[in-house]
Amino acid sequence: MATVRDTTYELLRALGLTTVFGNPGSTEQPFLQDFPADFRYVHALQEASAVAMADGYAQVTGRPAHVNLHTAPGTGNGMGNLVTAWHNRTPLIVTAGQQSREMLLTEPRLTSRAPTELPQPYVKWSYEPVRAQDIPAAFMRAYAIAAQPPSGPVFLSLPLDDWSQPADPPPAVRTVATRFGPDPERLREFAALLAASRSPVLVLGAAVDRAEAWPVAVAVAERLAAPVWSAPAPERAAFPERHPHYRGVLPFAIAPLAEKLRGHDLVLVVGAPVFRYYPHVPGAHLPDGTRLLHVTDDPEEAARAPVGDSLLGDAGLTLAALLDLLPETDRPAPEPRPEAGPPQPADPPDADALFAALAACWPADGILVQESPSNLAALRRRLPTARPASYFTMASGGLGYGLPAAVGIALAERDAGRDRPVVVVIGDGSFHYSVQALWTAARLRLPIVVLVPVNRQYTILKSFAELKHTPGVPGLDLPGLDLTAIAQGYGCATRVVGTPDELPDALAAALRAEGPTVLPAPISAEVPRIL
Ligand SMILES: Cc1ncc(C[n+]2csc(CCOP(=O)(O)OP(=O)(O)O)c2C)c(N)n1
Repeated sequence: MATVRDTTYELLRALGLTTVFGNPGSTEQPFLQDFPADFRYVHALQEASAVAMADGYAQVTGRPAHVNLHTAPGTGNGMGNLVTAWHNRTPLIVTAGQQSREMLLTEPRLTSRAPTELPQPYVKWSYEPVRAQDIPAAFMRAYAIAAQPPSGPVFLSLPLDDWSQPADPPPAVRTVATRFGPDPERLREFAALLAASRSPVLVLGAAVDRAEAWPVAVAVAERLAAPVWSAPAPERAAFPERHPHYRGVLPFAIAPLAEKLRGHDLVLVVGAPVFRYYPHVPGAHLPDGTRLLHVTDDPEEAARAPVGDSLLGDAGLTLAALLDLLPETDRPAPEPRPEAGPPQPADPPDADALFAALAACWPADGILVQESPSNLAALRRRLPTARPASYFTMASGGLGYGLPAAVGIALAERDAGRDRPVVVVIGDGSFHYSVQALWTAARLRLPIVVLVPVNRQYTILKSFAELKHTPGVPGLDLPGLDLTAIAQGYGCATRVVGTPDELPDALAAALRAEGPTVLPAPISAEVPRIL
């Protein structure tokens, strides 16, 4: 007689969910017992890392990933990166064990008291099956919800005594749509407005990359002869950033962003929120006389935009449909933006010089995972993303994503037989939030390169304090941290990059290594302006 556990593993197999990211506890052991040989458990030392590893893996495979957490405390530890997965729109099936149903009434140790509330509001669906026999079908439903647009994480709470119960007949294995096309009538209105525009501009977001739509984004930009901006604080790159139409990343504050759009009568935003603001710099959302059109697959994102008219649809399908309707234009193509000049020599070097050196030795098919708050602008300017699916960061603003995400990304690359090089650029503060991911990278022998610009402080928060006139904040300095010792303790190779000219050698050796390498690189503690 099949048990709930047997039927669930059969379904997971059928759905291709044979990798489980997690950190085990007693409430998960009945699920994990006799772990089948055709499944793989990716062991993270803390749940924050488990969630972000699954996120990176799901983003690269383009399919949902399964992460198994330890009841309430494990879900709590995973919560920061669950917030990120929500904003990243990563399809994740997050499961957590629950105490035995027979004891729940008296709330024994490790009871999750309100399990379906705990991960809210950062999951699309949260459920504890009413009967043990519903677990397999609940997985099927979880898979469908996670994958359907707008994709995102879902949560299942699974009581530990359910797994040995006799199963119902297995649920039907179903497929679901992961994208939908735009309303043809509204699409024609958008195309007509774009065709009649005097000076249109494109603003592209991460959904363009998720939809594998770089080529059609380029075709639309060229058809319109329009400059192209990245939407503010993008979690993925959406356009070839060396293309002559490319302008850079829009600032993430209301007034400065509107200023960049001045002179355009029409803004087409595809695959991003309108807009992902951060510091409050008040002003009009758009320059006078500028109109905004917004394409997104998320009705909530469309609804909360302060300005603009929306069209619901997948970024790639909608761009392709627009391209079919747009006439050729006789407007001249935009001039390329000026090249960045040579970096200024300094001792210690600044981040700009370090990133100029990184760009000079960058592997052509490299993937950049970024979590370097104060140095972000310099990094993106020096190292434009030239290929799809090559730049990843968190959409949420929550630190602790980059290191574990890189593990999931590198693992997915290995599984796909591509083995693209993965380089993480992460601040010496950000490094510590999910630092234990280094151990998993070492165990899996993933040759991730972790370049850490070391300024011994939370520089971005010092910039923020200047912008917002909040002097005297404690806890912004980071003395007494030995990154080399920490990295070695988790099983990584290390090499200090004393000056930028040492980077090419260090990077080449790290890319050839059999496991992860951490490269601390001392930089100046100068505090840049945030905007
Ligand atoms: C989970 C989490 N905790 C705290 C913060 C607040 N925070 C934002 S940036 C930052 C400092 C980052 O420092 P570092 O990585 O050294 O980069 P730097 O600013 O020096 O470039 C902190 C603590 C956050 N964003 N996320």
